Amino acid sequence: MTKKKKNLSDHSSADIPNGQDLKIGIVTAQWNRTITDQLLDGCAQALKDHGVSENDIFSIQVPGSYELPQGARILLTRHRKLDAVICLGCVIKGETDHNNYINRAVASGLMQLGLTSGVPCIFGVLTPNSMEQAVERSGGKHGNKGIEAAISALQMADLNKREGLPAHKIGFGL
Ligand code: DLZ
Repeated sequence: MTKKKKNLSDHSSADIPNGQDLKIGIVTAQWNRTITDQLLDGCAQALKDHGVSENDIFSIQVPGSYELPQGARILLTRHRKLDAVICLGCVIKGETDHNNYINRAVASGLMQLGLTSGVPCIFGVLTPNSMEQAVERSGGKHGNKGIEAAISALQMADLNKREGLPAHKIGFGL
């Protein structure tokens, strides 16, 4: 029996936190721009659809995916009140191993930045084997991973805000 894969592109709006009070950064890599432009469009639209004001979306471009963590850091420094940063890129597997080096560096850079800054840094990087697979994931039959990155950002920003509230007491009321 095949299990239906979880795909946040097919979400129900009721399950997604409202982003009315949130400020979100987006960093987009310019390599494979036909794809990353689609990711950016889907991402920005999904944020707005869930209540984030256009004035509270701060978008910058970096040359390639390798520069995404640095771009995220620049945004976090420039806008100190960001609730999440979404990084969008597309690294297509080629004849050499460049994709592995870039993908690992970006994943670990974003994880490190998220943990040290306390601001969720969302990995919205496609890692396809071909341009065809990239197209399928940027508005094609596998949805748009830019939308999924936006939803992850809303969920993590909401969780992060709620974590700041006084903790519930656990136990026997001591
Ligand atoms: C160099 C390179 C290559 C070969 N492929 C990609 C790619 O598929 N996707 C991407 O976002 N960037 C690629 N880059 C550029 C690197 O990410 C980076 O911009 C350069 O190595 C400069 O640091």
